Amino acid sequence: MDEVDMELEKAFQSKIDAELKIEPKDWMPDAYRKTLVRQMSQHAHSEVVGMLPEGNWLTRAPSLKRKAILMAKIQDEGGHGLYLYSAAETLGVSRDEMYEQLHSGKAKYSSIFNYPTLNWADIGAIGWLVDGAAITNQIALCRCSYGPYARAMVKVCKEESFHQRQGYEIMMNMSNGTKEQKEMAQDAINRWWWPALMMFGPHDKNSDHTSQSMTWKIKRTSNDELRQRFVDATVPQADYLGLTVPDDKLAWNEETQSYDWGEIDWDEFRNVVAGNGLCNRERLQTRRDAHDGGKWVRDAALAYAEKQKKRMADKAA
Ligand code: FAQ
Repeated sequence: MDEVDMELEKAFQSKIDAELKIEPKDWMPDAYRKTLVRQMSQHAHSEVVGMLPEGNWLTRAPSLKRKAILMAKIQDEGGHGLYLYSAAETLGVSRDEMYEQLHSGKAKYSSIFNYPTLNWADIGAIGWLVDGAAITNQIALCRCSYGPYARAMVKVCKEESFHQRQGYEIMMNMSNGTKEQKEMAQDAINRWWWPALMMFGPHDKNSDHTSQSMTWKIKRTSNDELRQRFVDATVPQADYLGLTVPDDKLAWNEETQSYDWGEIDWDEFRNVVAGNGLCNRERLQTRRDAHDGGKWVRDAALAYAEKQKKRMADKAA
């Protein structure tokens, strides 16, 4: 690194230390830009792929009201993807490049969306646990040092908070319903609890990016701290529902004033992230088909824009 770059980097870090936001046209180290593009595009892909497990229940929602709520939630997730792709574009990466990385399997998206939705209570569990975990992480991201990401997160968190409540309300109805409904709710927490904890990523000691991302204030809180925060907030909610968290090591610790709990199956986590989870292939194929199926719309929009441009040029001539 030459002297000029060193000076620029020093000024950049001072700005971050002073809690000032970094904006798209500001100087930033290449590695900061790269980390943000990686995280923000993975986040955008997660929102978009995240529509698929819930989409599975749109045609089978138990009432018109539930169908309308689910439809609105899924549309919100699509919207979050769009804010995030737009925010990532401010860093000089094009949407086409990001889509290509997703469709070719090069880019990651959250492991959680590679699990199937087998019963209606899964829709409750996704809202309660998956959106709950997402908010825990994203509240911290509202203070991210990169302005466009932080601002996008503020709106996203408001919507995720509504999603979390609608999920909890489904769980409430089911756990206070018939014996079969309660069993469905328990079955859903049994299958979604551990994958929800995996959403926070590897243990801090195994996390490649946490330390640098925290120095740059992209991340404000480490993976393990966020995961613990989620467990502490969620276990009392499960108790209130009368559901059992599927962890025989779970116990309140008076000393730390938080829960002790068991160990994540990291082999399962690695396997899902490597593309070999229950639904990885199906999810990617669905995304590719949706992209290919939408080609005629993109072509028509581009042709129309071209035509308008020509009309304006002819008029000006
Ligand atoms: N799945 O060094 P770290 C939602 C990867 S949105 C897959 O700890 P980092 C809304 C990680 O990318 C949910 N991959 O990495 C919704 C990295 O790989 P790389 C998504 C994972 O970035 C609800 C490697 O492991 N939220 O749910 C996972 O510092 C309902 C090393 O890990 C976000 O994306 C995983 N679980 O921390 C939608 C939030 N964990 O790139 C529909 C933004 C880790 O080196 C329905 N992202 N990896 O090849 C983040 O906060 C961070 O990126 C972390 C990971 C915390 C996910």
